[in-house]
Amino acid sequence: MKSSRISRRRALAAGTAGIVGAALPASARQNPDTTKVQGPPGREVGARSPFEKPVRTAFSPARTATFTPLQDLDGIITPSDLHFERHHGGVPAVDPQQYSLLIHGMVERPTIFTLAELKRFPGRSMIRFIECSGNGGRAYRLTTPTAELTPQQTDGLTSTSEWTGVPLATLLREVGASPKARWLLAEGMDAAVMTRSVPIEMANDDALIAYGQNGEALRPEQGYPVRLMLPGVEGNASVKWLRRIEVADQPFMTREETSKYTDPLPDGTARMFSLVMDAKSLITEPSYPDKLEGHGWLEVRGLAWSGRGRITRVEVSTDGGKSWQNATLDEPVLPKCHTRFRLPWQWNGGEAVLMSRATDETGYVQPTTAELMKVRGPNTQYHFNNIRAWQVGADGVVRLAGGAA
Ligand SMILES: Nc1nc2c(c(=O)[nH]1)N[C@H]1C(S)=C(S)[C@@H](COP(=O)(O)O)O[C@H]1N2
Ligand SMILES: [Mo]
Repeated sequence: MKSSRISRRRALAAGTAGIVGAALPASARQNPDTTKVQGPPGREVGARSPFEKPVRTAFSPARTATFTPLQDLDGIITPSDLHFERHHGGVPAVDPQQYSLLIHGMVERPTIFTLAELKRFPGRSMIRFIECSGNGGRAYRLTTPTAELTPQQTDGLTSTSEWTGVPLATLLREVGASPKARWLLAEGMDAAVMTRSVPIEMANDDALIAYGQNGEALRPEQGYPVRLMLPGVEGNASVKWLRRIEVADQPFMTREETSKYTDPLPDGTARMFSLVMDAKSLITEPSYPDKLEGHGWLEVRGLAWSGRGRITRVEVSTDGGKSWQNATLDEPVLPKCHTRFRLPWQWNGGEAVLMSRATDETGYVQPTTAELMKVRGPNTQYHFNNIRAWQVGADGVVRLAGGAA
């Protein structure tokens, strides 16, 4: 069986300096016989192989958002130092000794919890994605037939971590939240003082007051020492550097849920509190800037996820949506979590259009661009889960395809 090779032109597209080889130590370039010289001993904190250089890219010098290099990753866990970031007021330096969380409002016992007190409650770990609801806007609005955009550039505002913390439901019981409570406010201690209203059902379901990420303390960029983690919900509501929760019987109508994070519709009305992330999928390999070389077999790989539960099916098309085949889903397939899919494909050297379509356990099927555009209109700012397409040229070059679906 002849195998197709995918050449990696990724370092160039990611905008990193120079050619990958030039950054390697001289010893590596000379390819020494590693069995003849003993290598260095173990280190207190490890680092990536100098041959591997994945980076978070940003679109603006202010780096208020950085994107996960989805095309460089395998499996479903995002390495913590590559988890996407979105900051409205920078990354505050919070001393864990000084940290506290106030829970008040419609509660019997308003309480201030220190970090140590939060950690004394029975804990829970869960592997869940976060996605910024602004993710994918560039692919949705693409007007040209193709574009030289990577998965990272179009959809890198989603990542998956194992989050550890105390269920918010436990804390609400502890403070004696009123049975009349319907909403709560989550407030951050960054310069943006991010505030969002959260429905009480979500708070009592699987919401986590998280202090752990992938086996260690949260990264500063992810909200150290404590963030709210709302599985399946638009990233904005997972308030980082969480300092206050206020329990109430109505939403607080903050700036972030009135002026921002609402979806104007073609009929002149707007969706509000469109919190749940709909099912979505994305082929990460092959993708721009790959170039297929030699005909034969390769594996089409990608990620699928849904804010409503588990992914039950991912179909892949290699002919622009005319026919579809079921991809294999890697275990574990977890609710509200990135799910890895794979499909072997024989490239015959001709033009092809690769697409993926996710279905979740509620039966929801990822829409085409045209279908989504019809219900949301061209000016919507959030929730871009339309089907992505990659055009493979006869020369093997892979580019993002616009409007194909
Ligand atoms: N306090 C605070 N929380 C915040 C933000 C912020 O700017 N400040 N950004 C929000 C947005 S818009 C998103 S998408 C997620 C991103 O989480 P991450 O940076 O850990 O990936 O955090 C949310 N929580
Ligand atoms: Mo976001």
